[in-house]
Amino acid sequence: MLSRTDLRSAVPSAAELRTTLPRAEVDVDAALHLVRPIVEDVRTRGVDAALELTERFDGVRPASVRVPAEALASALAGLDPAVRAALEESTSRARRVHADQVRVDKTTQVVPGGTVTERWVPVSRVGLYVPGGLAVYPSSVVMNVVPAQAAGVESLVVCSPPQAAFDGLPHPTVLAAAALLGVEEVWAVGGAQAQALLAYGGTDTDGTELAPVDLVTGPGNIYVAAAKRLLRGLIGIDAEAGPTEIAILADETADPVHVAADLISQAEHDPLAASILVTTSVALADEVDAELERQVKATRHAERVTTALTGAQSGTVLVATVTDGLRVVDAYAAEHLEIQTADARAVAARVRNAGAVFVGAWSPVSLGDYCAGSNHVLPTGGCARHSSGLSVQTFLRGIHVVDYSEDALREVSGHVVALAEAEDLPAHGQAVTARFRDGA
Ligand code: HSO
Ligand code: ZN
Repeated sequence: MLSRTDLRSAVPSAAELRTTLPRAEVDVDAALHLVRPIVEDVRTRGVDAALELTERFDGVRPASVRVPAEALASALAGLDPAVRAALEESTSRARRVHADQVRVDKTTQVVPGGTVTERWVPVSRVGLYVPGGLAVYPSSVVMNVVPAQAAGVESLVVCSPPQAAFDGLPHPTVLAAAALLGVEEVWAVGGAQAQALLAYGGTDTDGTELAPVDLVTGPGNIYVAAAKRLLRGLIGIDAEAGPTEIAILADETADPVHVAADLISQAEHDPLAASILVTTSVALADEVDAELERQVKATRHAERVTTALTGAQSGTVLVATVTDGLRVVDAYAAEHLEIQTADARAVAARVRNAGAVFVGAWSPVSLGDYCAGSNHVLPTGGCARHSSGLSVQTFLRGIHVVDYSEDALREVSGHVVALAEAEDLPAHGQAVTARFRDGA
């Protein structure tokens, strides 16, 4: 089922691998011309534009953007107890992990009388986007809200597309998850228009102010990514998320049943999702292919899973050694990387590029999607080479506070003047010497 690339005789350079490995073609630039007028319309006409666009794209027009408090309460009251228990467990595990990410202000005594303090200050107001689309994502409410709350963000708005099947409200499980986490502000708006409304704010149908945010986070489709690209700068963004990806580095010790199930699990998200097997074992590759044929037939979303697995973005890469396999997965920089090899922990420790690494037979990606405690909003499209997933850090800014005494400034003034002269910026030097003009 998976196409094969044979790199057993030689592994190309990392730069070559980046272009030859299977990967979804996601052309965010191509979506910009569609998204630019949407963003502009919301900028100039606010909620009216957002609601018209919602009607056009989601086929429903909510009475207001802001979801009424009663709707949140009743969604929580109607939540299936098993889902509630699972969300609570997911939240408490994620809270434990994210609490450990909280930064502590640190003061460095540079010289006597001269200190620099790095003060960690949360972003004031953030918009957390929870997509609609082919699935419902209450787990993404947890993954966005938990780090923001742990960072101390004061004002949070969860934004999710309204659903015709639910009277123009976001999916009730999304509302219930927001309520469970103590989020009071939820907006029923999705897509590019949601990003624009979050950035510019507006006045709701009943006259209440929808205050603009400073930062948006969370996954979304290509239109959401394009809107984030346009709005970046005016607001902060976490990343331009692309379709989800799983790479599995496996040797002959891996269980083909597990490998196939995990490849299918992420293919289930999206026909554009990528499932990549990198293996030293042709026998395993054959067994995984046979397992995929068997398991795909029995899976509920067989159609989109098949499209994803047979698409150009998915495939098997054969390598001669686990070390070669590591070169391949590092070049690919998967959103999720499973290590299913002998001595998996040691192999995982050698990984340089991945959004998250899942070690050994008992740590599947879907554990991380829901209940490991790790975050599931992760860099896609190779961005794991330079970026991390969502964390407390995403919602913090480190502000340097510089505090020098007169003596400490005098002592270094010659160096400041020398560098200012070297840069032909003499006024910089004079801003220091002006303080010591009286023969000091
Ligand atoms: N695998 C997705 C997250 C998710 N899976 C949500 C299920 N629900 C991207 O990391
Ligand atoms: Zn998933």
